[in-house]
Amino acid sequence: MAAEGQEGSAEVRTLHDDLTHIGGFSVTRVLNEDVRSKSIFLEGTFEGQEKPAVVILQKKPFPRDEIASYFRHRSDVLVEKTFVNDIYGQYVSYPDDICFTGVQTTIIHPATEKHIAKYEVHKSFFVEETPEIYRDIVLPHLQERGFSLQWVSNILDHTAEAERIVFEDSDPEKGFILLPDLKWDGTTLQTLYLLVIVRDTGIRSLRDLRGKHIPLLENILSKASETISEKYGLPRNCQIAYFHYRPTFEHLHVHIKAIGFDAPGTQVGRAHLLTDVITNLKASSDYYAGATLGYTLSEVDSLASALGLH
Ligand code: M7G
Repeated sequence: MAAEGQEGSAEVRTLHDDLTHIGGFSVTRVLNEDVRSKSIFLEGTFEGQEKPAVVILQKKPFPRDEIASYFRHRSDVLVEKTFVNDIYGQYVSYPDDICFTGVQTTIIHPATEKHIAKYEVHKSFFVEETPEIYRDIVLPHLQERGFSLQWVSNILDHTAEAERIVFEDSDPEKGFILLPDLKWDGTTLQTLYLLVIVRDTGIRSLRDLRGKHIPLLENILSKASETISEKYGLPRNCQIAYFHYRPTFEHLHVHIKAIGFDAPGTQVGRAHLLTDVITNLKASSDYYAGATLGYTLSEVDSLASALGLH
């Protein structure tokens, strides 16, 4: 059977059959870039081709086994000094050994609109949510357009994922359920990622937390971490527990992950440490009622329109 998009491929030569250099690629648009992974995602066209292509360039990681040779031929690696401050010096070097200069290049051609949309970054806005903005715009919007919480109710009343529950405290105020997050395979310790769902259905998010919830939060901190430590052998000081603000789902939950795991949603402005939240509430019972909370919103989020961000 012919592969998708390759019908009659015996006859039809594709761009990939003849490509020996990428000099004939004209960039129409930068779809996205990721400085951390040193990648850039481009839309454009190849010379002689009508249909667009997506090209992804990514600097290759340093080859660990070859790294000693980077320093072996002193004259090969030119070094330019950027600055020196006390014992700290920054330089840029330009190795000419292909071992250290490769750029991994992914070409999708012909690229459909879906491919292009998949790699396209959506513009984001930084929101400083005051208590007034929350009360007048965010809360009414979420009450009308928030995500369904059916899956949360199913977990709380044991109609779904009951066999996955790792720990349960059924106290109506301090109680919670601890279970693996949807995103975790349940076994790989390096990517350990669990979810605590509180039993109290009246707390939407971090914004609703008050001093009276400290016993609930301390209960989670001690019992959930202890259970994780016993069941998975991951000590408490190798776990991190935090809230998202804003969360996607408006029923209070805590994320707990292995410290080294770069889980989605741990970026600055989204993750709020459980221990910091307890400290803030101890200092002021109404800390989160009066705080201005900052977060980013994608332009495709309907809340962005409600807040007039465009
Ligand atoms: P969030 O901060 O509200 O949203 O976290 P986020 O997805 O933008 O981080 C909700 C968390 O619940 C996420 O980590 C999800 O992976 C997890 N989750 C979502 N659903 C629908 C389920 C589910 O059905 N079961 C379990 N176990 N976890 C879920």
